[in-house]
Amino acid sequence: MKKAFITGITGQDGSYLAELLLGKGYEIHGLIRRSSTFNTGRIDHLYQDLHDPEARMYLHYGDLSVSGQLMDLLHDIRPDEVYHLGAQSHVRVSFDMPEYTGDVTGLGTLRLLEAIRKTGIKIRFYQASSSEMFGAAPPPQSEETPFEPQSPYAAAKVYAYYIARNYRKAYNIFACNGILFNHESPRRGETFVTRKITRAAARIKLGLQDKLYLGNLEAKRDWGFAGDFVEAMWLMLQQDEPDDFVIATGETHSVREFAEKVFQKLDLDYKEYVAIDQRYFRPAEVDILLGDSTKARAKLEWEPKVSFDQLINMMIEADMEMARKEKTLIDAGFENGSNRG
Ligand code: NDP
Ligand code: GDR
Repeated sequence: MKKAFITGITGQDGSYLAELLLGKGYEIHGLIRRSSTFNTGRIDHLYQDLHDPEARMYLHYGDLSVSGQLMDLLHDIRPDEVYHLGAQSHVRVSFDMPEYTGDVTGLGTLRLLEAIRKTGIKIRFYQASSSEMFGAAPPPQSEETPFEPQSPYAAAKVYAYYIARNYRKAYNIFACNGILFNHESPRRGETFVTRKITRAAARIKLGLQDKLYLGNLEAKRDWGFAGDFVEAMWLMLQQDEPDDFVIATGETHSVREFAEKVFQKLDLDYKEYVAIDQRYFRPAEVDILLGDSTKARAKLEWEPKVSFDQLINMMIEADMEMARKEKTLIDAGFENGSNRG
C-alpha cells in the first residue's frame, strides 16, 4: 500500500485529493492545524474511526512554520509521496499579511524539502505552484512564460517554485511543480470570488441577503473544477522523471461574466444586486490569466472534464441547498447568524 502525506488536507484541494488517493488504495496522512473550532469539515465524510482496521486516513497536528515537527512526521510516516498544498492562499490577504505569507507559502516549501533531504527518505514531492506567478505576463501562459508576480502571495510561490527545482537539481529529489490555474468547486473557500458570488446569489434568491459587494469585475481568469485538477497532481508524481506542468482549461472569463451567468441562472439580474466596494480591490492586480496546458495534455494525458457551465451549475446547486437549510432554520425561529463575506 502506497503512503501519501498531504499538507493542506483541510483545504479545497486537499479534500478532493484525499478522496482520489483513498479511492486508489493509498494510506494517507494529513497535516492539520490546531484550531479553536473544528476545521476538518471538508474531510469529515472521509474519516473512519481509527479503531477500525480498515481506517486509512490519519491526521497529525503541525504547522508549516515549524520545521522540526515536519521532519519528525516524515521520519515516522515514511511516505512515498508528499503533496504540499498547505499555504496562506488568499491573494488579497497576502497584502495585509506579507511576512506571514512569505513564511508559510514560501519558506514552508523549503522546510518540507529540507525535511525530505535530511531524513533521506525516497519521496516524490508535489509543489502547489500557481498561475498567479505569471501575474502581469501576457496570455496565453505556458511553462515557458516568464514570471511577473503581482502580490506577496505570488512572490512567495515563485520562491517555492524555484526552491523545488533547485532541490531537484542539487539533491536529485523527485520534485514536481504543478502550475495550476484557478480551480473552483462547491468546497471553495467562501471569500474567493466564484464561491462568494454563488453563495451570495443563492442567499439573495431566497431573501436571506440584499446585496453583494465585489471589487474588480473586469479581471479575467481561467476557471476549472478542483476535482479535475487534483488528478493532474497525482499523474505528475507517477511519471518516470520529475517535471513542471501548467494545468488549465484554456478558456478565460471575467468576474463580471461569472456573476452575470450565476444570477441569470437564478432568474436574477446581477446589476440589481452587485455593488462595488473599494476594499476588495488589490494594490496590484492580475488582469488576465489564460493557460496553455499543451504539455500536460500530451505527456500526462490529462484534460479537464467539467465545463465552465457545469462548474457554475454545480456550485449554484450546492449553495442553493445550503441557503435552503439556512432559511429553514430562520423560518423555524432561529437567528440569522451567517450573513458575512
Ligand atoms: P485553501 O486555502 O482552501 O487551503 C489551504 C490549506 O493550507 C488549508 O488546509 C489550511 O489549513 C492550510 N494551511 C494554511 N496555513 C497553514 C500553516 N501555517 N500550516 C499548515 N497548514 C496551513 O487552498 P486550496 O485548496 O484552494 O489550494 C491548495 C494549494 O494550491 C495552495 O497552496 C494554493 O496556494 C495553491 N493553488 C490553488 C489554486 C486554486 O485555484 N485553488 C490555484 C493554484 C495554486 P486550515 O484549513 O486550517 O486553514
Ligand atoms: P485569485 O482568486 O486571486 O485569482 O487567487 P480570487 O477568487 O480571490 O480572485 C479572482 C479575481 O476576482 C477579483 N475580485 C474579487 N476577488 C475576491 N476574492 N473577492 C471579491 O470581492 C472580488 N471582486 C473581484 C480579484 O481582484 C481577482 O482578480 C486564487 C487563489 O486560489 C490562489 O491561491 C491561487 O494561486 C490562484 O487563484 C490561481
